[in-house]
Amino acid sequence: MLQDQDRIFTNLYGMHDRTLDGAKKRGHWDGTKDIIGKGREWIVEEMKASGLRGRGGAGFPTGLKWSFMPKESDGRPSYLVVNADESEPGTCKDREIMRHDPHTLIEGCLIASFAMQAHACYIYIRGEYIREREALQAAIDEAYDAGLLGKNAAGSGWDFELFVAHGAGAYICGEETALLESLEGKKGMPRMKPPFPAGAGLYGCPTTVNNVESIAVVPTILRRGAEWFSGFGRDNNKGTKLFAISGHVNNPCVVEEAMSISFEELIEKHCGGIRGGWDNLKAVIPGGSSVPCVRGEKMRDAIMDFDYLRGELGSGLGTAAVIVMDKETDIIKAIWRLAKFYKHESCGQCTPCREGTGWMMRVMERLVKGEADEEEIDMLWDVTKQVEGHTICALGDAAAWPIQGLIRNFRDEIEDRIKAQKTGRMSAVAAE
Ligand code: L3W
Ligand code: SF4
Repeated sequence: MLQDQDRIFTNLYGMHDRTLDGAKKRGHWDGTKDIIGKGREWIVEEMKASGLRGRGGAGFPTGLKWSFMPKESDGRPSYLVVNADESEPGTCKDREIMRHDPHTLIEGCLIASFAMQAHACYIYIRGEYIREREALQAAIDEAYDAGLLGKNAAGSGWDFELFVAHGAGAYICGEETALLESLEGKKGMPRMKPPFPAGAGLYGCPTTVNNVESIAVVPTILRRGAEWFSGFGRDNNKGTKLFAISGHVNNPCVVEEAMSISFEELIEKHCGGIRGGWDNLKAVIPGGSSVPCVRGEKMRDAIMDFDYLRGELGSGLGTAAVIVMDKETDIIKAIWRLAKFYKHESCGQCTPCREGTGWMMRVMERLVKGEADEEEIDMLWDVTKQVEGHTICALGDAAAWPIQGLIRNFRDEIEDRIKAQKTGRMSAVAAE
């Protein structure tokens, strides 16, 4: 269990002083120069040893990703880009970091950039995050004034510039290559991978794209040691983690906990339990809207980490946005709403996603109303399989998986609704 002294984001727990003075009192910016003085190789090796897996949804090992950056410059500059385009429905953890702990992120940007030989870093922030953007920019200004950024940043000998770029409200710009296109001033459309950004990223130069939380935990990991961080969680699922818990719990919140905490403990300790009690739990989406939902009875003993949620439950930790639904929820309608979201956010450049998201949304609408024939359930499943894995970026998968989760877990409910509609036992449910 995570003790208070092990929390990285202590500002989430009532100490809302986000100024440089406040950050320093909490230990941030302490010995930054010494950390940098240990050299690139040491930093990358510590990050690998910490076991940190990317916090943006995919869980790719952070230290390994950094090691893909060129060791020797071939004349092209290297860049760090921080993905702060937090748009996954249910996800609001990076927002808390930028609101309450911006200096933790800024210090992480400096250290990570140094480790990857980047003299410049761009934080690409979701357009709707206006207050967070202001908080971040104010903290960056403070850091420049204090000599922590700019020439010889923090006395480290490394020259480092940090910029904030604003998104304009497109979910797809959270996909790393669409984000790079957008940063370059173009329409945010994903690129084919490979090449991965480490080979050809921003302006065709070596680039690492990391999530806000992944970068914000770096200084604490390096200060307290890889061994400390990897002391939390199970093998391959290490560290502390922010969970954003929303929906039908008594107290929705964003909390930092040890990875691999049980779902029951997470909810009881921080959220005051499920609304109406555990018997009233119907379904949970444990990792943001892109991962399949899980039936409530399977979730109670679930371990909240990448491997358990994917391996045992066929879902995923994703961004650790935990969406809880009680028995009052119309689960078919909830998943239809997500289908509508993905259709709206598809950039339209590849056919299976552009056409498939529309088909899936329309069939889902018929299921919500109970107007479909039963064989349309299998047809819908087939459409999700035609989309999954056949697109340029993960948005296609993200649109398919919630529907697959619905059919796998709640087929009985879909069939009951169709039968009820056919026998006149149900009045039409309006999809609105
Ligand atoms: C070099 C290789 N680099 C992989 C890098 C790659 C990327 C990272 C992960 O999608 C997921 C998506 C959403 N050489 C590499 C390599 N990389 N192989 O590693 O890559 P990948 O392709 O596994 O995933 P992705 O395209 O980054 C992210 C899911 O996250 N998601 C949430 C998304 C939304 C947010 C948000 O709002 N903040 O994050 C939730 O589940 O569906 O599957 O950097 O370049 N051989
Ligand atoms: Fe665009 Fe969808 Fe293709 Fe991604 S999968 S590139 S969002 S059309």
